[in-house]
Amino acid sequence: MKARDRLRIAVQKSGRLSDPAFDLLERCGLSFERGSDRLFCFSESEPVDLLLVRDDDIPALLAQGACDLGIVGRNKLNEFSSGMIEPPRELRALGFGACRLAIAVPRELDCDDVQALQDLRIATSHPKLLARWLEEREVSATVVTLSGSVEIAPRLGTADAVCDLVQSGATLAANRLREVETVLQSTAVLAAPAIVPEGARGELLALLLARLDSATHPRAARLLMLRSARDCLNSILRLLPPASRTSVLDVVGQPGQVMLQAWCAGDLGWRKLEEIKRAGARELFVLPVEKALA
Ligand code: PRT
Ligand code: ZN
Repeated sequence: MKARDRLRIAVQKSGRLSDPAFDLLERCGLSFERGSDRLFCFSESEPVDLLLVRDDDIPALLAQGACDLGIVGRNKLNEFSSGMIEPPRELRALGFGACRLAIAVPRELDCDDVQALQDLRIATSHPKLLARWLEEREVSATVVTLSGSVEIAPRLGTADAVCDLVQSGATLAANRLREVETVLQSTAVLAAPAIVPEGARGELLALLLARLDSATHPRAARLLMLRSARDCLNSILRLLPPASRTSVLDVVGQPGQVMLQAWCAGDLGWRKLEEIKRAGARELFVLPVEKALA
């Protein structure tokens, strides 16, 4: 296989998104050896390579087509993409790295609505997102671009307010800042170039997305197994979550009994299981689906 037939995925080298990104790829059946000073990791099981970079570089690598996929915060992706004609696409939200890009002001500052931000200097490392948000609300404030340590800008006197990532709110509290507006709800996302690859790489990409979907919804699909009298079967089937994929098997030597196996994507909580049991089911098992080729 030629080198560029291999799929290339950009992942944060070290930081908040690195471990969850590696875990996710592992759950998709890709294993990599992680070296501390390496830029590339090669998968031996599949024709997939990882590029380990700073999160800030991932959107540009996608836009240039140097990588086929990237795992990055929506905040970084949207900041990069703002104003682009063909920006990289967000394919999936990944369920980790949740945070919000929020505007915060010093606690003592009187600021109860958006218009109160008028004429303030707001420090941020997401200047394009902030500028667009202010413009949409017709607020004219000065955007002060900083690459880090945004939260100390008001104390240093270089800004009146901040627009920074917030998770627990502890950093804002420690800096005596009060959150007043949310600019963006962010999460780690899987992103890809605007142009979809063709051929082997395109096929691999589709395969990986399918695996990712089953890996990121482990609870959505479970296997229900039970035994019941054949006469109870219809009542039990009516209780299964809609669109369950069901097989009914004969029990050898017991013509009045059946085994039921159902792939269910809905509620299988204790209450539901009690109902199914009352309808005549015995030996009920709910098993997680680790991998599925439907
Ligand atoms: O070295 P490299 O450039 O790759 O890493 P980085 O330092 O730029 O990024 P990193 O690892 O800090 O964050 C990567 C991504 O994680 C971000 O782009 C977000 O998408 C996501 N994320 C999730 C966060 C947070 N939560 C978060 N809390 N990124 C940063 N923070 C910081 C925030 O900037 C503030 O300083 O944590 C502080 C706030 O946290 P709380 O809990 O005190 O509110
Ligand atoms: Zn960064």
